[in-house]
Amino acid sequence: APSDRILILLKPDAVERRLTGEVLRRIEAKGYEVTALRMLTADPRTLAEHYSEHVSKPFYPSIVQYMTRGPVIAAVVEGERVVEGVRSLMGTTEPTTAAPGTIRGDLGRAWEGPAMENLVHGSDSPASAEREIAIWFPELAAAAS
Ligand code: YYY
Ligand code: MG
Repeated sequence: APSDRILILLKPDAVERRLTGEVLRRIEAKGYEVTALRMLTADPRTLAEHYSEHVSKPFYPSIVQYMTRGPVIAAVVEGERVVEGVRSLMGTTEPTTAAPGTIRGDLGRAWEGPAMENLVHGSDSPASAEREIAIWFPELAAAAS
């Protein structure tokens, strides 16, 4: 069977804090394969697509400001049950309460600015992963069936 895929984003705080290698290292050390990688500055239209479930929420403007303030690294990562595995490596959303041993729990900082900064995005289901891969890597979108 083709292996599962997830879309991850190393957010601007990860780039600024020189943690992109450490985050990818943890993902690779677990045994997953990085199969596509791209650094870019996100534009608001792309973010609105990516965060379509959050665009109408009160915190959405702070997400846009955070996510566009510097470059991000988008990656496709593959492996057996990689969505569950990477979500587990990432930890829960808010770094303050994310468990030790996780990326957000070990490396994330308490919430000081206008946005919650949590270093990394990972798709929350295989369906979300395919939707998000089509946004960030249109050339890798699964063929419509
Ligand atoms: O999937 P995950 O990143 O763990 O969290 P989501 O609930 O999908 O929220 C996406 C993104 O939005 C989160 O990484 C930070 C931000 N956010 C926020 O700023 N404030 C909240 N109360 C909830 C989420
Ligand atoms: Mg999410």
